[in-house]
Amino acid sequence: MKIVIITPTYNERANIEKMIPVLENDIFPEIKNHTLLLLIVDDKSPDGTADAVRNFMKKWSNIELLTGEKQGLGFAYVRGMKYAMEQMNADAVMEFDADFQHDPHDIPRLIQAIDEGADYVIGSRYVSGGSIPKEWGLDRKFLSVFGSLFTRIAWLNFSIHDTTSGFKLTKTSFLKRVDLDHLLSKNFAYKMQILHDVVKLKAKVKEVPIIFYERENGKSKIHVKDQFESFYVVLRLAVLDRKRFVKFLLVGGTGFVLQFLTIYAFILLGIKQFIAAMIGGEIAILWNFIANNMWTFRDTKLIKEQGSFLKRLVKFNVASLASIGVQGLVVYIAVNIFGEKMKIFGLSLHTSIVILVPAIILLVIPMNYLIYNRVIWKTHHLKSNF
Ligand SMILES: Nc1nc2c(ncn2[C@@H]2O[C@H](COP(=O)(O)OP(=O)(O)OP(=O)(O)O)[C@@H](O)[C@H]2O)c(=O)[nH]1
Ligand SMILES: [Mg+2]
Repeated sequence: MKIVIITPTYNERANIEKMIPVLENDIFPEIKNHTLLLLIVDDKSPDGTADAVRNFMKKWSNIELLTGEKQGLGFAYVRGMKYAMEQMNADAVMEFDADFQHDPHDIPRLIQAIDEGADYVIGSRYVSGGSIPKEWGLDRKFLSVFGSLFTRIAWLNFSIHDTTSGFKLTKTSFLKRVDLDHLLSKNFAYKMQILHDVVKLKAKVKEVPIIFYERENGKSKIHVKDQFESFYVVLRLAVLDRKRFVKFLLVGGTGFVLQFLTIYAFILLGIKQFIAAMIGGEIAILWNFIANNMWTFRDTKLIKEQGSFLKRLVKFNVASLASIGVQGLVVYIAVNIFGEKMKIFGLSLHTSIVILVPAIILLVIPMNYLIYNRVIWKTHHLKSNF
């Protein structure tokens, strides 16, 4: 495989002068089954980092240099990734910082994970054997630990422990399918979005423990605003992922209001209550079906296996009966356990009213959502399920 190590630099002359000989003399010769290339992405560093790189290029032919205007860490990495894929024909790219916080001696272990079948390897500080610098202040430690935890909760993905690591190895067969031109951030938070997208593409992810060292030379380029931006990017991606669910809730909520208005209107017209309730129920079912069909699940229409409008409508009615059945069963069990009325916050309320609130939230909503996605509209046929 052709593996391109991408290293962005901004005023890293001292570090890069130490790093390139280590990579070329100690690390690359160790990796025999792959071709290793080094791509330095320098943003016109005033300290002459690029000149130092050019000197090394005379000695080692596997080094390339990309220069440009300084537009942020993410932008530099994206430029490097595109160049590595388009001009260097990379099969995999590694994100690797120049400041020795990433230990070059870890590179072979990340590559080994790819050899063992991974598509996306994370140098991870939060799996057994990995760590963050002891020297870091409490604030930076907290932000780093909390940042990863926040991401895992927001994305409901607990399989990845380190979501902000900058030490990665990615197969370009996956990276090519990420829309690098429209990332939400040009800075630090780019890495969360690539991680998010690659996971969504069902890449096989492997976390390899790394010790993340304190910076020895040069200055940190990370800002407080990067941290805020990272939280924004993580949350925005979480909402985009749950777009379908938010629409489903809105349709269900308006259906509920419609149901009650209909029942009330029919009662005012002198229709018997139980008939009004049944008409109201069916109106809500029709509303849910039509609105979900036209809006929430609109993107499933082109799929042939879905069946006709009428077939789906009938299925939808049957599924709605199932949910009514579940609600009836829950109320039946609750009344048997607690009696006709329950005391809540000092008030005596009908058991059915009390029990239906958690039952709808915890049982009916997830169940309906699952049935809609799996049985009625079959979203698993779609390439991406946003
Ligand atoms: N080309 C380019 N490189 C950058 C830019 N910002 C940061 N870098 C480089 O990217 C790497 C990571 O940046 P750092 O400032 O070390 O960020 P960090 O490792 O998250 O933070 P520290 O722990 O404080 O070092 C370093 O090699 C930097 O020189 C940029 O805007 N352009
Ligand atoms: Mg650093």
